[in-house]
Amino acid sequence: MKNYFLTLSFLLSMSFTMAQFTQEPLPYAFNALEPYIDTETMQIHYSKHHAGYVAKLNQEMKALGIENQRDLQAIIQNISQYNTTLRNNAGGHFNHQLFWQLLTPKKNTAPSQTLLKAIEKEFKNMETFKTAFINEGTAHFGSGWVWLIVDADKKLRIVSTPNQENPLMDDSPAKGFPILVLDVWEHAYYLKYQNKRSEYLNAIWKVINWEEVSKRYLQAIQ
Ligand code: MN3
Repeated sequence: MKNYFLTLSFLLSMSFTMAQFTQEPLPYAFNALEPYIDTETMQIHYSKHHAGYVAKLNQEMKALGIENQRDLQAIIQNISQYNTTLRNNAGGHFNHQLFWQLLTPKKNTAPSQTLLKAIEKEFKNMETFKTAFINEGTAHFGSGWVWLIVDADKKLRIVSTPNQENPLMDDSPAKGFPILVLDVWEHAYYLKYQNKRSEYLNAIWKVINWEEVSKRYLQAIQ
């Protein structure tokens, strides 16, 4: 009987300490974005870098005794209440999860008419928008991310953020709802493109999932 209760309490404690955040499966194969993003980069990026953020996020949440919190976006939106370890790893998980969803091996996805009109209003045309976006990512100093966000006035803006910061964070200087993001950390491109970040950005541009970006734009302007 005593053993039964010991086992029961052990199982209960297991269920309360189980890692709460997990990586969603990559929505395509590691080699699906070739030749623009090489297989080895995808493997290391997803299975080592992104997985590392998830493991450290879970570890830090447990250390802080908040492992029962399951809403990652809510944590991000209140990030100023947490420490740097939690900020870096919550951001790392959130940003990568979004980044994978916004890429696709599908050919010729295009922005919806609604999004295209908004892009033309803010940046003249698709080509000048692309140049501005890639320039922002190329000029960003050090590690970080380049974003297309919808700001509080429902206007499109191109911004970049350092490290694992993002525009949903309550203390972000570049606040807004992200509809597109590209990773400009060296680990995202170094194996194939070495120091040529703009070459990488021009290549990854070809595998952006514009259907997904368009959906997020609709969500943002509602
Ligand atoms: Mn990365």
